[in-house]
Amino acid sequence: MTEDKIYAQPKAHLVDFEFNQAVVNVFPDMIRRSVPGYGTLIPLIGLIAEQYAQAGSRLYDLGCSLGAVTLTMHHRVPHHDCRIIAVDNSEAMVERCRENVAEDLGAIPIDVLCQDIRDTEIEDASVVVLNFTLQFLAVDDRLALLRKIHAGLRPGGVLVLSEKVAFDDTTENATQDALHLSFKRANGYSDLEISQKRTALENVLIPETLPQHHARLRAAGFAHSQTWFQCFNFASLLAVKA
Ligand code: GEK
Repeated sequence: MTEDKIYAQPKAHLVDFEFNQAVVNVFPDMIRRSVPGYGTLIPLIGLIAEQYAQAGSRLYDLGCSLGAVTLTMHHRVPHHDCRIIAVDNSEAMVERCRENVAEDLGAIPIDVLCQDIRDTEIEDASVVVLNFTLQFLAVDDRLALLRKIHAGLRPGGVLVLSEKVAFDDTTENATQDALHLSFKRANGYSDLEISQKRTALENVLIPETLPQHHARLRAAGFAHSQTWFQCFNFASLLAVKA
């Protein structure tokens, strides 16, 4: 695994974070060292997909990056007549994801699309996963995407939504933020790397609170949603279409 050194040296001009080739090259290392719980979450999403996948349906991995969720679903889904659709709007990510998918042995067909997920048609779906992707969309675009997902799910289908979250309670927010900081330090990131990355993500990754996410899921048509996973300020929600 190539080590993430993108922010190791001082940068004269910090530009907004982009999912470019340099990020693709270090992405597995970057996400494992930056997102607490990521390594646990991926196989658990495989179990959720196994439980909720319906025969003959589609499974979507929206903001697939290098295909971690796609591959875990590929291994877990018990119906061979399903289809997995992995979507990302970074060409560099999609190119590497296609290589990863081509090397993977599994029975279910996988389409990897280079597309903005706001333009993706969601049809006949039983599982839709947004694993740390919604946070990169403008806040005003989030409800329309969730409504489209709800409309494209079969009854009994599931949406898994994982996000970096903020907290209304200032003490809780500060505690979780400090714990995330120590997680990154413990994983070898220097204070310079942490602060430069934070600045680069400031206008790009907009976290919201868990109550905001649950309220939006309700507004999108999901009568019930629950938080099934949380590790510091990273959480995953599950919403089933009635
Ligand atoms: C994983 N799910 O490994 N349309 C399509 N893709 C987008 C959009 C958009 N509008 N905005 C951002 N992306 C993955 C991790 S990473 C999370 C997801 C992170 C893509 C973007 O190109 C990137 O690949 C991904 O969403 C977010 O489980 O890096 O923190």
